Amino acid sequence: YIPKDSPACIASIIPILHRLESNKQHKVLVVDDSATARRYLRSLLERQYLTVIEANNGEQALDMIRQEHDISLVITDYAMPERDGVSLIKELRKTWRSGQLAAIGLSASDENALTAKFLKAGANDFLKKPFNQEEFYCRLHSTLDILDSERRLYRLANQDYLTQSWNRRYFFEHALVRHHQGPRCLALLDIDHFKTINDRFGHHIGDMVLIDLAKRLENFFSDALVARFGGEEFCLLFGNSPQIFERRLAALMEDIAGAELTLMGHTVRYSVSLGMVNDDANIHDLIRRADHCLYQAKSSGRNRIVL
Ligand code: GH3
Ligand code: MG
Ligand code: MG
Ligand code: MG
Repeated sequence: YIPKDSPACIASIIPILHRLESNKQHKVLVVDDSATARRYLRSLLERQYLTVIEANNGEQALDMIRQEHDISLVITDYAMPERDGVSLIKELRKTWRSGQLAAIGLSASDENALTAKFLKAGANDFLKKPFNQEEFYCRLHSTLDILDSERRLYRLANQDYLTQSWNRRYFFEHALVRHHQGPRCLALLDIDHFKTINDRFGHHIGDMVLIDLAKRLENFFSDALVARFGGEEFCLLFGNSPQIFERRLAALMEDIAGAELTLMGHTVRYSVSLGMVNDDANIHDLIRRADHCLYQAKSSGRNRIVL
């Protein structure tokens, strides 16, 4: 017996409070051909602060998953017209890993080995209907806990901590996956005299300049692959329209050079230099040559693009 206000009791509810708090960020898609079943699941999930949307068969569910982008979990019935739950999960696993989009199967069917069928298709878990409410919540929470950890791990492995930009590792993984797609544009960007900014204003303000740069890159190049390569150097990979790419790079440079940042009472200005290449060479060759262009941009006066 643990008294209600004892530290042990309080400690035991902290993980639950934490779970409920992060549930607010999750959207769950309930897939069932029975409106009654959907309504029941919705009420269970909404009590846990989850956002709920509904589909009445596997085919409709796939359309919604492809359109909405922000679904965390799919809870699906087995027997449904058009596409059953196992086939739905098999199909969505072609695009999303279980750490990106979780799936739980539910069924009242007595079909032999249905649990195995769901798990083999890629479900994170399975429950037989009618289920015990507490068991449902336990399985739901453990699935969401694992999803949260996987997403956190993914961010830790692929994002730069300071600027939230993608890191080098993410860049190469994605740049190499998209190889053999013909010519591409690549640019290397480096802040001019960044050491002087650190020396004059302190490292902390240097960090804020990097964050400012990452935000501007995101504003101008949300459709490109942008990564912090290290220090004050970023790499941008763009589709094949060198004219558009160069125009956007020029606009970014102008935006940066025209900005007057007020950082902790200091007025800070900075500029960047860029090296840009465009052809169908492999990614390592593009980078090597862009680096050479960047070197020329630096040695010919900075705050410019060299092609
Ligand atoms: P250039 O115009 O030739 O590029 O000169 P620069 O001073 O920008 O280049 P240099 O390579 O000499 O200096 C880069 C500096 O960037 C040195 C390093 O301390 C600083 N730096 C690297 N990473 C960080 C960071 O995360 N935060 C801060 N504040 N400074 C960093
Ligand atoms: Mg059904
Ligand atoms: Mg520099
Ligand atoms: Mg540098």
